[in-house]
Amino acid sequence: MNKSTLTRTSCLTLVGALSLLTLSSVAASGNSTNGMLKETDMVGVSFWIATAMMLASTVFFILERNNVATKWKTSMTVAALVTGIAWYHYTYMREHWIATGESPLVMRYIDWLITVPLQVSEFYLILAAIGAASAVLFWKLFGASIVMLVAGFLSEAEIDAVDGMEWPLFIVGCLAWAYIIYELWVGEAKEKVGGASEGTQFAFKAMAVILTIGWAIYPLGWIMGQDAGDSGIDRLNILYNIADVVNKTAFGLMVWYAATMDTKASSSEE
Ligand SMILES: *C/C=C(C)/C=C/C=C(C)/C=C/C1=C(C)CCCC1(C)C
Repeated sequence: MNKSTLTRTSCLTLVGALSLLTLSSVAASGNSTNGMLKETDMVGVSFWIATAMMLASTVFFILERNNVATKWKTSMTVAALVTGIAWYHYTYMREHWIATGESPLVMRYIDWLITVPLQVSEFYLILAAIGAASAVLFWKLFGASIVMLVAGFLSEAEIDAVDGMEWPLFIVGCLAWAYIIYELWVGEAKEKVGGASEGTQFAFKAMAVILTIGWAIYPLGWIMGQDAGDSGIDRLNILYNIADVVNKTAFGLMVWYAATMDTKASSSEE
């Protein structure tokens, strides 16, 4: 077996294993009579669509990893990890929703706590590929994203100690996010990518746009969720689900597109 056959075989095995895992969780939900998706449950539908999109994206990024230049492979791996981890949590989140009709709050924040830092590390990897990586920038973005998520979690979890603090905590979260936007558009990172290849510049720009516009869907979902009662919960979950698909799948696709662009450009130079 040569190297590429081997990679292909291991990819297929991995994809097969992932599919089997999905099958078993589908079977589990079918076991309970009241655990089925109702045709009027649009929030439930959005949970199912997001789950499928995460799995499909993961498979796609793993397979496409073989078609890009070496320096882009780690970025593709991280993109696949982000959607793969989200897929894993979504299989539980949709069950939680269908069984209880409540927001899968803890599961969602666990997912974000892992996937958001992974996405932030993509910036580091892209800059590392052009030899301009800055650990300081990584820690700034990492720190700010943790502050954003912890403040967001406390604002949504109904904990006595922070009762009545929902809006102040939300504003703290927004400030941390604003700081991330500032670092990406005005800070040192921007100058560093200036001289990089077209692919790298595209990736950086696209990722910065996603963290600015794509991420805005989350605070919007939070605000719409303030409406007490079922419709608030519905809107919050639909918007968070759409946001996750945009910010994880589209984010990965941008990395893939840039990697493909860069790989073509460098192979035509040779
Ligand atoms: C894959 C998951 C991602 C990219 C999650 C991103 C989450 C956010 C950008 C959340 C933002 C929030 C604020 C800006 C204010 C406080 C409330 C949050 C946590 C929803």
